[in-house]
Amino acid sequence: MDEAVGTTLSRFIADEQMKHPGATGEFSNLLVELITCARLISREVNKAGLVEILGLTGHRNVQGEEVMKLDRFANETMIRTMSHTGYLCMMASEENADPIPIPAEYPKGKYVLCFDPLDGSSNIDANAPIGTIFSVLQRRSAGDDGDPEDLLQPGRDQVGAGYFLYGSSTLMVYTTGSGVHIFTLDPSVGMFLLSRADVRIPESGKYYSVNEGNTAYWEPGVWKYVDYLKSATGERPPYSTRYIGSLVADFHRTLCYGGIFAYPEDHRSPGKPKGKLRLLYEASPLALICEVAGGRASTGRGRILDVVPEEIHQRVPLFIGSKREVEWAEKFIAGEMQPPTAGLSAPPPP
Ligand code: AHM
Ligand code: MG
Repeated sequence: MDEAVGTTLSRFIADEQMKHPGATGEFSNLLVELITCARLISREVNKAGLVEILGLTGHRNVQGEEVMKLDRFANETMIRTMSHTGYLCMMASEENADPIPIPAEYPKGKYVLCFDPLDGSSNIDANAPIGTIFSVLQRRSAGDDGDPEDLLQPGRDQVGAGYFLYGSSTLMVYTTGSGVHIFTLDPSVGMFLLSRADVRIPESGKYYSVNEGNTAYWEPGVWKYVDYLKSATGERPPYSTRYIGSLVADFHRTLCYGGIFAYPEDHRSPGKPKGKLRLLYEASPLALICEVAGGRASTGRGRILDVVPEEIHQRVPLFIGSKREVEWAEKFIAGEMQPPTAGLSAPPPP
């Protein structure tokens, strides 16, 4: 076992910071504040299942306080905690239509934060894994208060990105561009401990993860690609499918085991195909993690990290995971790769 395993997250962050002599420590402190948020959200996620058993769902808990919906709780926790750190000048959340300024009374900092406070929230009632995704960028505008334009930077300019996964245990996965590291929350001491440093995604895997209920909305290259994965070739058996419908959880499995997660474009609106997942706080941070871990993240036609956002809730198609499977997806979409003709299912009607 790696002797660093079990190192606390704060010690690991401090050691990493020492490797960068010019670092001010502000980014490390920002991570510590994000960890505080995650511990609070994780506690509420763990309690959520009990609320029903204990009969507390009538909008009031045992202390007579309102029981807040988890996604609202997560969003408010992030905004409240991160607003007064002094490290940020602007935020964007999946739950807020507009950019979130830092209130005038709080000090401002040089970073901007984009986040999805509770990704996969449609899975909450089924106790399936959900998560918080974050992306950190440096302010570009001159003034202290930041500008909404500061949020609209391509993913390649992220200074750090990560996610917390509230599953059978609570994990934190993050990168600052040199290595992807996984920490697990030890609930008995309330601390995140290193479980894997410098994670590498396998070059290829045996799982594909996509909502196949949407097949009829895909462009031909995508359904040909998925059919290809499902077919047995001389070199490999068919791929297996895994799909939770919770991006953080589906991505985390893909990071660990390899293969691909995809949310392709919906081609029902001719000339305006759109993905479902959001660039700033879903696709970009996971793309940075995936690339640093040795994988690939693509819109199907280009690198996710090179997409220049035009608005904060912009959606993109996403193909992310092992290099081999993502490259195949790009080739199928470009028409450079075709499935073998025998044994494949018929295309869906136009
Ligand atoms: P949301 O932001 O409305 O929660 O949607 C994001 C989620 C992702 O977590 C997941 O990958 C995807 O939506 C699943 O979508 P679908 O149910 O269409 O398969
Ligand atoms: Mg989401």
